[in-house]
Amino acid sequence: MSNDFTTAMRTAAINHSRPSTPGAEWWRSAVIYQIYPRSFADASGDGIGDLVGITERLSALSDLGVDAIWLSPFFRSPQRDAGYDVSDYCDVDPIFGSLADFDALRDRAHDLGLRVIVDLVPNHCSIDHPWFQQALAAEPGSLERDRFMFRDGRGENGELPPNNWQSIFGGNAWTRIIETDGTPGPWYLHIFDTSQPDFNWKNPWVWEQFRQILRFWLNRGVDGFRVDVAHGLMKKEGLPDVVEVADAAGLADAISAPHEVPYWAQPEVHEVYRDWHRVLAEYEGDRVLCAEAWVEPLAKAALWVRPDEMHQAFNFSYLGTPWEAERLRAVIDESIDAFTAVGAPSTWVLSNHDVVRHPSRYGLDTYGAAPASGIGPNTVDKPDDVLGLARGRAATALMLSLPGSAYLYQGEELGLPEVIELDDHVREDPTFHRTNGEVYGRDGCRVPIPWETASPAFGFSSSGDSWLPQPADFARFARDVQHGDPASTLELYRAALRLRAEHRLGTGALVWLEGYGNDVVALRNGSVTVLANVGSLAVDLPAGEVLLSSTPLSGRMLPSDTTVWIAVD
Ligand code: TEU
Repeated sequence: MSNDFTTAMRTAAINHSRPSTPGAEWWRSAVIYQIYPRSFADASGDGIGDLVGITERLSALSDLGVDAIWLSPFFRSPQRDAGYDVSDYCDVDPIFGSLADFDALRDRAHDLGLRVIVDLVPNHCSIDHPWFQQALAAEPGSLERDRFMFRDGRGENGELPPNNWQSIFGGNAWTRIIETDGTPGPWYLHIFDTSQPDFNWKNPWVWEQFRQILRFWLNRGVDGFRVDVAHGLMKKEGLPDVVEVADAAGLADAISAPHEVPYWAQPEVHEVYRDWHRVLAEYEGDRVLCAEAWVEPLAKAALWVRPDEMHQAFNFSYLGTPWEAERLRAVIDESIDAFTAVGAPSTWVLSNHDVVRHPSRYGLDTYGAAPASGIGPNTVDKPDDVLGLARGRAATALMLSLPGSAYLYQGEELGLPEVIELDDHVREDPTFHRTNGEVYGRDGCRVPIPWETASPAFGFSSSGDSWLPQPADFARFARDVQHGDPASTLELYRAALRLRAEHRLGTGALVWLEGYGNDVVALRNGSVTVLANVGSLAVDLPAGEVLLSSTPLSGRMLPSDTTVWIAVD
């Protein structure tokens, strides 16, 4: 089937919003590409990416072969957490453009056959949001204050925070306010930065606001939402102390901590998603909710995608799995079992805007360092870039062969590594500042991506500006030098996505294969045999046409750190 024809079919499907067919929804097998708007393409020349820039570059993504885009927040925001601190959920921040620019982006995406998912941030807003400003101006005990988590402090004069909760970004999770008459008042909860006050989801008013926000974007034609911190909205009654506080770098610790964390995964949160499920069901077409719920084990994360809740949940267990055959087989089995048990597809993900880019993670000696804590100039364990890229490409080729839906993060199709050499003064992640530089945080995976090797800012911005400086060696990762080079990472991704669609791997079923040794992850998905050699020794390749190989092959051997796809006779 020609590309043009496929595109035309997809566009027709989107424009006519066919009614959903249970079990055949597009998102069950989709490859969804995350755009981080600040760092994708800057049309205005101010050094920060924008919506017009995205629209101008969108054809590169349909050319890549993805099914949908997810846009990280572009809403009004003072940008203290790169847009995850929203001050108006129903408007575009001027640094990114306007609502008209969003409409143009959506139309262009749909014309190209790409669905559009936007980011929804319901756990907290910005302190600049009028709702929080109204709460500050209102009396203690007022309706306005009840929209957030205000509590009196402990100690004789309320000078101690209400409990021992720590911010995920480091430091205390509470900030004390000064009342309008100048006296110290209660404290408000912020699981993230001081600038991100948590909503009180026990208040029905908050539920109604978010229904309206969902409808605003659904009416504007979005195909779904990625839901930020989907495990955090409800807090345990009484806000009890955390028994053992995760350290400041403890994103991974907090997920896997054996104790119960009173601000994550409270059972009441599921009622919120049942409510949203009903809102989405008011609309034609297959609209999707994807949970960013850092919850383990996977059987627990699957609770977010029961049939009357969300549709997808990020598979962070997969993202956190080291390059070890036994662990990979185990997490793949666990994922398929957990999600199948609730009738949902598994998802797969290796990179996003919160974690060290996966080629760099796989190049570390001590893989397993919290992937969100970042790598910087003083990090002792620095990645081996060559080894990391080989493993990164092999890991992607394995991931894209699996049934279910896969998420890609912008720049991974170029094989971009984490940027390590960033000066302290250019770093913007609140994690870095709240831990006094102890945790580097996430700036290294957010550097604007290279498009053209010989253009200013490698084509990111016509003015040559870039909000985080791009390293000189981004020149060799630029899209234009990779395009058409069969050995490039870009062409590997394009080929994998084309073959994945042709062989319908996303809707397939996995069968494990024996006989390739312990270090080879060996599976069959429909008409394709997939072998990922995770060990250090080359192994014999079986007969059959090699459809894809993550490194060039010589003879009938499968080198280490390589994944191949072979046609089943
Ligand atoms: O991330 C949530 C987040 O930071 C998780 O990694 C969290 O630390 C985990 O639940 C710990 O168990 C989202 C966004 O992706 C991120 O960019 C934002 O900074 C954050 O929310 C706050 O909105």
